[in-house]
Amino acid sequence: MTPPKCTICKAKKTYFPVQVVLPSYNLKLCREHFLEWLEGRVAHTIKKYRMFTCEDKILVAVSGGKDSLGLWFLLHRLGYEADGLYIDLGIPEYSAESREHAQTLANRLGRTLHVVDMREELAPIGEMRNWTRKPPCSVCGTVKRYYMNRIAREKGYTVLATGHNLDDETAVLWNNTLHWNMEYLAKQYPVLAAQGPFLKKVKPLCLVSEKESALYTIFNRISYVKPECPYSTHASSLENKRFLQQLEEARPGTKITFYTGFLKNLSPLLHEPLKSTGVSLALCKVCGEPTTTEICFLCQLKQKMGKI
Ligand code: Q46
Ligand code: ZN
Ligand code: ZN
Repeated sequence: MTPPKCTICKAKKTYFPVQVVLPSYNLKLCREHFLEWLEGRVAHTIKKYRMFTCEDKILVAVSGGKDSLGLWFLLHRLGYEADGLYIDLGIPEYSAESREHAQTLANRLGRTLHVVDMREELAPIGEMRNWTRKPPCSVCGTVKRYYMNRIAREKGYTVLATGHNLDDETAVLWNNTLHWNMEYLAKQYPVLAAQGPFLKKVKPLCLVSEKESALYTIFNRISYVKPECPYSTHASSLENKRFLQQLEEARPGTKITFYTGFLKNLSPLLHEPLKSTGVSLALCKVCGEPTTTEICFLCQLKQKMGKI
């Protein structure tokens, strides 16, 4: 049997073996054309949602995983000025390995990697449960948002980019729809505009599936942390992802249709009316960062731990 030909090479009468089959788009692509296709797709997403231009200074939040490292590499390939920020959560083995992968890519790209070490700032994420009743992932999310925004602003970056992919976005969308959480649905968008002390936040991989993102990273020989974060097993988003993946396998294209349909049809209707329902923000009396309380969560933790 003749092996399948790349949808693009075939048209050009050249031949490379097919390495990627994308049933959602009815495409079979060789390595070279997959990389070209994916980069073109992300470049289009960046322009379509007006995420940033070549004038911007971009800070990519890197976790050491395939998505964020792949994104950093891709933005560099597209000619954008992008540095990385790694927040070391102090998780035994996992954090050291993730940090090493982030540093390896920074060296390869010749770009700066900013590092915030939670063991120096506060405490390892696993120890914070002694000081707060919030679960580790909730503390982690708050800590990451705080430092991402603060470091980006202090270092003069204009945009914050994260590696959220299509699977992440559809899992959140599914969850928010199941619970009809209108406020969260109104905020779910590939771009969050800058607002006061908050920098603009963008998700350039929002139309790239987890599988596509992994292949991009592997094909570009970018090393990344393979094991999941030890706390991630408790995340309900994993259940949603598994469920959506089953639907995707039965009906290819389900995820992209669900997400782009939302962006096109529902998001514009929700965005304007609910835009103003956000809680009012003040600046933390201790550190000056935006907060909804008099003293921000991080400073409250620092006070409890006797760090300030
Ligand atoms: S890193 Fe942090 Fe995730 Fe680990 S502790 Fe939870 S939120 S699972 S993206
Ligand atoms: Zn090809
Ligand atoms: Zn504070």
